[in-house]
Amino acid sequence: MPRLIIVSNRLPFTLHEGEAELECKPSSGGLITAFGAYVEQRREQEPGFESIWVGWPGSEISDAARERASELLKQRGALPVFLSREESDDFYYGFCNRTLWPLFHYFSSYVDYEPKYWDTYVRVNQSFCGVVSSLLQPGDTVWVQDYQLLLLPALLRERHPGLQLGFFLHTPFPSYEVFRLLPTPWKREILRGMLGADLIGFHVHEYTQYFLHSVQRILGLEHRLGQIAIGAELRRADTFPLGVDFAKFEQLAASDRVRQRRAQIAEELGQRKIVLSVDRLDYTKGIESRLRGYELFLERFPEWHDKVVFVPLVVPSRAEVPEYEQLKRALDERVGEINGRFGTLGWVPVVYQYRAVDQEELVALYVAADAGLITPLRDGMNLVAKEYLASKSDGSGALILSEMAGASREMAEAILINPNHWDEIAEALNQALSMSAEEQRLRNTPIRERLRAYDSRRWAVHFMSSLGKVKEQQRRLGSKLLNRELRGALSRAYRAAQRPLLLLDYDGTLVPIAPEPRLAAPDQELTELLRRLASRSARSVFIISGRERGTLERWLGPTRVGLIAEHGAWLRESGEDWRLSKPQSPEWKAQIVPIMGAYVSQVAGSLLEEKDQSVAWHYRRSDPELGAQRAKELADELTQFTANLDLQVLEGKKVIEVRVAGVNKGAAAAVLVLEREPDFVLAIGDDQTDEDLFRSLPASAYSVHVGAPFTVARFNLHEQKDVRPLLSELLEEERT
Ligand code: ADQ
Repeated sequence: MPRLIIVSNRLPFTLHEGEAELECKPSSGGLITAFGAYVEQRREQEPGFESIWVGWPGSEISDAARERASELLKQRGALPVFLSREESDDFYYGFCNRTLWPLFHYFSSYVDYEPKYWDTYVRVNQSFCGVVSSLLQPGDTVWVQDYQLLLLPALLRERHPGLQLGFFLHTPFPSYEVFRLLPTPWKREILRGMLGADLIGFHVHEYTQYFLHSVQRILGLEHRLGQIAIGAELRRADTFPLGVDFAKFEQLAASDRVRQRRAQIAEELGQRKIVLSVDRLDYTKGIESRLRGYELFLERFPEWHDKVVFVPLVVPSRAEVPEYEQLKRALDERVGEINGRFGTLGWVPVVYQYRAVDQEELVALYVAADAGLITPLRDGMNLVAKEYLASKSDGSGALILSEMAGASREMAEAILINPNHWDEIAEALNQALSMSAEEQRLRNTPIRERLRAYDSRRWAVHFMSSLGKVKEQQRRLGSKLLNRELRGALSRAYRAAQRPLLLLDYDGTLVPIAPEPRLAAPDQELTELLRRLASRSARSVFIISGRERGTLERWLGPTRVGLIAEHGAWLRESGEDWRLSKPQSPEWKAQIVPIMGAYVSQVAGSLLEEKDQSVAWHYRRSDPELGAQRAKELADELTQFTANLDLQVLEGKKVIEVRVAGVNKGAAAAVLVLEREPDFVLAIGDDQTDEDLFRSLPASAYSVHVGAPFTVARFNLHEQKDVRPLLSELLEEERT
């Protein structure tokens, strides 16, 4: 039976423990309605489909009442994670809302870096993991929501490696410059935590890019079009802009009760033009600067006096956090000032509402409002802007929207403003209130079509199908992973072979990548391993490396393996002299070295390596982005420069190399295969240059790529550490 487990900080129900009984009230919000619609649809389409919601019930429940609370929630398809008062204080009001929330919304001066909050955040994420784990069954899909549970995906992954697991962030993901403000262990844990999910979703393309960027800079993991390889495992980050339940808003807007209420509202507000804003009380929502803008509008355009009413509808939120209390007071004051300054006996310019309203009232207000004034300073998405236009079935209404809201990316036809610029708000209000019905329709129709097509159901379907695709891709790649069975077959084939051939890359394959090439000398274990492999037949083992021959000979000569240096330019059979694979004149180097040398001075930490038959520019120790950027430029420059020369430009792992054309690991291996006609070939490598090698081998060869799953090799190993055991197994099998 397919089951979806949705995990979010808050459950769609809030429990209150009274003296005598437990009270269970449904809570509302964009997310809850989004899932409601999706879950309902799946239930209709897939008999037996079940969804379970895991989360915190919103208040402290005593030990004595927990069993009853669980029972109550179970009947509603929910499973609680109980938190003590102290835990919810330090977790929710602490790390979530005093550290992550301000940081992710670029309010860095509000951020509290209290270590106690972090510790509790870790602990509470672990508690969530425990509860989710207790109910997991094979085949379940888990979808974790939002910034309160950034560590949960990795915790779940550790316990349930094969789990189908998605994560969605509802806030912005900030740029690297802001994210890096977190202490390093925290930010690493957070990124690792998120990467536990197969698919990591964001509202807006930039947030996805910012996340990938931080992953690259902080964890050193590269991505390819949003695909991230962690060892041989694959993850994906992508963009899924959350929509609203469009049909529901249209239906409600058309209902008799809403129509009646709308007429009543118009009456109550004296048939004046209505400007509406709807938010939770939050400093990110820009309510204060919106009031400033409105004040300026009244100042600049006195012709609107007595003809317009601004209704800011504000839901109380997070009152325990000091910044929110201050904001509450500031709003009260500002509203008082505007009304005192401009109001008359018959006209109140700002009708401030500090409360939550039900859906019908909300939609009636949307329908009644001539202009929606949605001006967050930062907002992951902002559903209010979408709800406002979804409720306007006749295409009327003028939407003024902050360019800082994720929603602005899909609503370019609205009047987009910068919320820090009160002048713009004032001008936009005049423009909105003067806008003809025709222009309103022209602007709103395309937005409404988009909202209808990508509603909240579609959002969830899109995310789920992408999650399925990531899983499918992982399965395909997973079948390439050299498991115990495949390794057994490989060893047996090696043992049975008459003329085996082993082609082993060195750096990143036999030894870990070192910060500097000279630091990667073989250790005794490796020397011994190679010696033993060569003892079967010295002619059957080759180290095939990009390194220059002197180093290889010094380091590996004594093991008696064959050596191929400089990506195939030089070859040395065990006990013989070096020979060149292709005759070449070294004059070209004099032209190339100055070009590459210029990049050494431009990019701190980069260095030039001159080998016999090639020149390489390494940037492993440089700033990763500057390095990658300059590498592209260098490759481009060199490609143009060498167009008429018999040279080739190669891009490896943090290295650009120039050498004579037609010389590569593949060509060198092909010659060996031709000469020896091996009946068993094993090639192992981790680098881009090893792809040439894999490509050149006969189809029956065991080509094994180490790490990232993007490769032409037939098989994969997770990481460098897995290589030596694989080679040792060849020897063990041989002895038995
Ligand atoms: P929020 O910050 O809560 O959500 P938003 O997207 O605007 O912001 O959603 C608020 C929801 O609450 C809307 O559905 C709205 O109708 C409702 N609401 C607001 N005020 C109300 C009132 N006075 N009475 C009744 N209902 C009210 C976070 C992120 C957003 C992101 C959402 C969803 O901060 O950027 O869009 O999650 O991912």
